[in-house]
Amino acid sequence: MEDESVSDEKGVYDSDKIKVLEGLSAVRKRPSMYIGSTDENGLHHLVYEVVDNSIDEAMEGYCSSIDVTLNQDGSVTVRDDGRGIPVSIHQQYQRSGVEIVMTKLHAGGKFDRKSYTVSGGLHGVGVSVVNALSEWLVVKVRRNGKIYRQEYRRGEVMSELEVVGDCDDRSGTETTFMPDNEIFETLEFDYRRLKERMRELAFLNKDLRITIKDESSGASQEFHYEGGIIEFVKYLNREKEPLNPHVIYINDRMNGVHVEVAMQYLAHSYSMNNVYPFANNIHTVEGGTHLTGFRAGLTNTLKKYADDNGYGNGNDMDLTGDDFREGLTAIVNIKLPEPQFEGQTKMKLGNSEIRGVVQSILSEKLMMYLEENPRDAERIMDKALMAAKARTAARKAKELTRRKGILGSMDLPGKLADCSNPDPKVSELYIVEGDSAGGSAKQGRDRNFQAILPLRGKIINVEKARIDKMLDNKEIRSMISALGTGFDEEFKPEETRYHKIIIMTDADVDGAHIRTLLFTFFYRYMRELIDMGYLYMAQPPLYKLKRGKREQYVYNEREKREILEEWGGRGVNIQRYKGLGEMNPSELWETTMNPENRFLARVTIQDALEADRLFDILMGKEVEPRRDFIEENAAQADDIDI
Ligand code: 0RA
Repeated sequence: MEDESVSDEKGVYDSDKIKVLEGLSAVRKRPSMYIGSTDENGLHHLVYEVVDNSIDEAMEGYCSSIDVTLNQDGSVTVRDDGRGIPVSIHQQYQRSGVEIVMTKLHAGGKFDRKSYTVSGGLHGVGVSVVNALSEWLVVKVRRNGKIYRQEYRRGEVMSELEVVGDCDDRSGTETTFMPDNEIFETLEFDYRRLKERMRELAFLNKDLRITIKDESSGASQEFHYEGGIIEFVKYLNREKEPLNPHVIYINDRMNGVHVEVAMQYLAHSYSMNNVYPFANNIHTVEGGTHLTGFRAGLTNTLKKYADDNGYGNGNDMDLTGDDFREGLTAIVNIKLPEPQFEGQTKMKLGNSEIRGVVQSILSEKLMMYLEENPRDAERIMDKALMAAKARTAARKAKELTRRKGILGSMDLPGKLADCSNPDPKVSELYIVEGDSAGGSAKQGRDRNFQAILPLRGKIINVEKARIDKMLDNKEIRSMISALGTGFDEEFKPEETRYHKIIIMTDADVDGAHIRTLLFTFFYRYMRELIDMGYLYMAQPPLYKLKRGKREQYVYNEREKREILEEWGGRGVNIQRYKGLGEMNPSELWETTMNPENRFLARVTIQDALEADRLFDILMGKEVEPRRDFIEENAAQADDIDI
């Protein structure tokens, strides 16, 4: 059978389907309107945007493989085996489909494709936006047994679409773009970050194969998960003991909406924040109607099952939604025709009809599952009852702690070297790993506005501990009282005593652990401080390079290479800083704390979320994945500074 869609001789239909709205100059004038920002987040959006187009092709069933390559010269190539962008001439515009897709801005990616294309939010703005924000872009399309090519500069056509060769009957699209240094603050891609997103996309789109390769470091990875989100949940729960052996899986459609849920309880986790909602492949970190539908369906069904089967009787326990979510890991993956993304970061699903759809599918299928698997159901019920008991105990413990005033801000921790300026707007709190670095920081700081809190050793793993246990931990208590925000129900982010909270850890594996722990703590318990942009990471230098009288601190491997090249290489003394403690107070001030010279990286929800996920790899008891992680990252010293 002939596939009509790749035979342009057959008709003029396909390019005509592409609807066009406005030109690209607007994109270069106000890039942030289209990609959110021009920092590294915006930069990475470029890749996501191009990949999204290939994913759309996969969601329609035409594409099975996507390859992402970070090229040596800093450009990125995304290749897919979809139908290829139409090459025929659009009647109205007298331009090829390729040129229209690449040069005209279209709202919401209305490619006239039938399925669940992403629209709204930061994704789905169209590849033309990537073209507009690239110094150059080359697109190659395989269609009709020919290879077509066109080149652009800053969104403008540089060459006509031309046939540059023949190919077999395999179609596809290949886009290579060089982000424009006139637009972006940084041009450096983070392999690890892109890799995690590709892994996520492979989980969310079962059967799709995605590869990613970094030509500079040689690192590469292939993701292909036949089990889709079932494997996603297993991946999130790896190294931990599940309550039930199998992952509960629900997959159904209603009113044109595709709902897929995978869930599994852990035996020894008390966390309630492990439900990850996705809509059209976007991780809706702010939640939305699919998440509320999931929660409502989960609570109603489990409560009904508890009532009908005599659980909770006689011990006047009132089971709440929280009790049913404790220790639950779940992926809620929905695909819908016209998503509305709302919220501060456009990562909240707004479509009101979705709540009921998810709730009713979940209720029906989950009840079926419980009835068919009474042993699993019993374990879930017992776990929820335990959670209810612990909740009561924890509340009592908290009341006690509160009465002792441990969390009150009047009670500053002894180890804190506070600053003299009482104005939070200009005050900075450095949370420093280890007493010796803490000592250097105290001596090196500007005591007017910089406060130092040294942390000894590791803070407690907040995911594995309930609130009462966590409050027993001295390091956690010092942090809470130094911040002055209170905690939990009394958490008042606006009362923070510092508008810059700076995590300063060593550039080694232990430092990465502690940073991950702290990120996780803030993410889970003080998230508003991250949202308000108050959390930062200090960036100590990795090396000091010295030749004769010249001295230079460098902060990453690339910078080191560049300076060595500039200085001609020979006779350079390279001092590597492994720990903050190796720097004397004045060096620490000069390189890491002095606002004039220092680099501070603001921690975003995305960073914290990634830390939260990395958590298990770093903290887990098992040696294997941790070693893999360290080896993998040691191979690309630019990606993570360990
Ligand atoms: C418009 C229409 C069709 C496919 C595409 C665009 C398309 C775009 C991209 C971007 C990256 N990969 C892509 N693959 C396809 C439908 C074409 C048809 O009907 O044959």
